[in-house]
Amino acid sequence: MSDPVSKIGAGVATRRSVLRAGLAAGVALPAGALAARAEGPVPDPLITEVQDWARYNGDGVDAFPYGTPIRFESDVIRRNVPWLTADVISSINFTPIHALDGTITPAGCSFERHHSGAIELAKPDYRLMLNGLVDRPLVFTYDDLMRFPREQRVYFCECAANSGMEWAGAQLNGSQYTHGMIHNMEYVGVKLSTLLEEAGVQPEGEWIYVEGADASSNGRSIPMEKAMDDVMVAFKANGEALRKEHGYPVRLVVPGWEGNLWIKWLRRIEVTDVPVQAREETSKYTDTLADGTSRKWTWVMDAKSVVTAPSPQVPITHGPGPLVITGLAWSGRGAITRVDVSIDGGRNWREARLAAPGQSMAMTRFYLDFDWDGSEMLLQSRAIDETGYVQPTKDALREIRGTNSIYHNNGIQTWWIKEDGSAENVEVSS
Ligand SMILES: Nc1nc2c(c(=O)[nH]1)N[C@H]1C(S)=C(S)[C@@H](COP(=O)(O)O)O[C@H]1N2
Ligand SMILES: [Mo]
Repeated sequence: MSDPVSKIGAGVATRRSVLRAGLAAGVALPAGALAARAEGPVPDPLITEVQDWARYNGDGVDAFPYGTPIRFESDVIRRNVPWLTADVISSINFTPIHALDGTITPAGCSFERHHSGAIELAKPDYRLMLNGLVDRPLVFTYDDLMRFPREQRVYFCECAANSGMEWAGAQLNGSQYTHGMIHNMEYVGVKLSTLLEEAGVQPEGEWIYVEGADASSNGRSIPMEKAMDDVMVAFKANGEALRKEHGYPVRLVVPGWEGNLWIKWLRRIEVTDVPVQAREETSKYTDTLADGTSRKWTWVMDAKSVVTAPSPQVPITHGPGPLVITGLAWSGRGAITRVDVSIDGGRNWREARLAAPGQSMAMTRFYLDFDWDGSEMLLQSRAIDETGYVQPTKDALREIRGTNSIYHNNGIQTWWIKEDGSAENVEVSS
């Protein structure tokens, strides 16, 4: 293969030679320079010369019986923030939302949160017990679950601590870290109501207590009304078996509600009259308010959005001209109906384009096809859901919740996009 630089020649650096150098190095041109391309053929070896991938055969069909992403995508991975938690057994990592597009999160890079590590539980060893205030206590094997009518739904799962490090001020530089405790998958499973009806819930049964088979068990109480509504006992995600770290072989899916309730390696469901936490312990997942008091039972994830690109991990590399601004929006109260984008820190807003109509309690992708003039921007997005709820500013949230909270931070995120295209996590007052 020829050396692209030698083709340009060592002559005077004309406008065209600079452009050719840009092209040869794979650098995109500013919009105004596009016309220069028409002046004459540019000797780009990637077009003019036969490349190795066209000269030799590729891998045979048996090379990778289960495929993984090509090596050039090796930085699209979950990442941990080591100082956040004491060890990786009771820890969390973050989905690389900055590098994804569309809405479905690939399982292999979907964030994981566990309190006592990801366990290995085989299908033949799997049992789900349903007891408490029921007419017929039942134990299901995995095969038993396969015989109930199934449903298929896409839902986001967001840890209540997502963006929790940002309460006191802008802290982590990248949407992966500020907003990556979330994934959005297509689940297949059995409706929990189907199993509860099989067991026969007694009239006093107002709550369920759910726990996992891991050492932490992550026991949580959920009101019967939600349990009977849309909660799923899921065994497939994105078409395939759940990954070990997401609860193989069976997890609970609690649409729109905080990730903590989505019990993995689901082992037992007890129908109770009062929430079990009320008898045993106070819930860890409470929100501290500005006046020092706490709020509890805040399960629903309010509408939220973030610009995933450009963002600190995805700087603009192409200079002024056409720029695709994109991001994600979601709401635990229903479908996203609108997303607005601001480039001036929330003073003016323009409506973004939803890639597809919002689906209830699932992620929505938005785009703003923008002509960037190269000046700095304070880039924000604001989600609106079908209830009319508008994503609040961080200042508005702090007025009610103070700065000592960890959970449920759905405030508007700001990226400061600089003239050189780099981006930084900042806050603007509102
Ligand atoms: N059995 C069990 N279920 C669990 C947990 C756990 O530690 N053990 N962690 C919970 C928390 S806090 C969250 S945010 C979600 C995360 O789900 P994921 O690992 O699929 O991202 O699982 C929940 N379910
Ligand atoms: Mo969580």
